[in-house]
Amino acid sequence: MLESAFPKSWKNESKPHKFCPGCGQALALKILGYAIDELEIANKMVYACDIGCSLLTWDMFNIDTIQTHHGRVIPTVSGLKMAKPEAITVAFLGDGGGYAIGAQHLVNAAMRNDKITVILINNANYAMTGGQYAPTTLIGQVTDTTPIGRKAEAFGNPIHGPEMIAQIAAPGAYIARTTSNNFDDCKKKIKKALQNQIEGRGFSFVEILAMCPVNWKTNTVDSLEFIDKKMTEVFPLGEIKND
Ligand SMILES: Cc1ncc(C[n+]2csc(CCOP(=O)(O)OP(=O)(O)O)c2C)c(N)n1
Ligand code: SF4
Repeated sequence: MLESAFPKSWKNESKPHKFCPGCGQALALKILGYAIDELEIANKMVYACDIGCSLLTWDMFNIDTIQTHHGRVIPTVSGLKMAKPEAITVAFLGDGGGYAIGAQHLVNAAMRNDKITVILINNANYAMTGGQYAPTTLIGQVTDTTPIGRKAEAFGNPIHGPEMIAQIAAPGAYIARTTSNNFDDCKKKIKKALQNQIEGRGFSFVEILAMCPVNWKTNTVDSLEFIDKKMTEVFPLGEIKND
């Protein structure tokens, strides 16, 4: 029986992960590992990652892991849960995977009230492919494909994923937004999402604002500030659905 989501060698120490230095996804995943351990569910967990920087986690945890095509991690996990309802499942993906190429899967999993947990990283860009604009890119934000800043006239407005999904989700669904800048809040919301699945209440979805210093071309202080001052103004943190 597994006692921890973390490999024994780095349970209490830092592992040299595969993300860029300062990446917010690495923080989010370490927090997920702590949440799994605190809930003592490592032996029941199946973790699944998408394409995008999330694929760098295909061997991160000491638990059964699946890696899928871009945007397809949610239906993969939904299918797994149907075949193996006793498993506790997490689909981990980026904002391109969840709100662009795989948006239909997010919508349909929520409408079916699949009893799975989706954790989506909002870093306001397509990171792995070099920093193109994503559905979450802020108005005015410069990316490789919006060199003069995103304009609503050309690309519409940033998607508010949790708010959109909350409108269609069934009673019992848990939907929240947090940031990996805030360890305690992030862990609390991930644990609530997992608990929702454990109790069989319904679909659970947590969007995590996470820094991407390499594509944002920001230093540590500016990366933290971009989230805490600019992103949270557009994407307010909180529990969007918890009934
Ligand atoms: C079907 C398909 N189309 C396009 C790609 C190229 N691709 C790989 S990663 C990626 C963007 C990933 O962005 P996101 O999902 O936001 O994750 P991030 O890298 O930001 O964590 C794209 C377009 C692909 N791998 N598969
Ligand atoms: S490109 Fe951005 S999101 Fe991807 S690993 Fe590097 S810092 Fe993290």
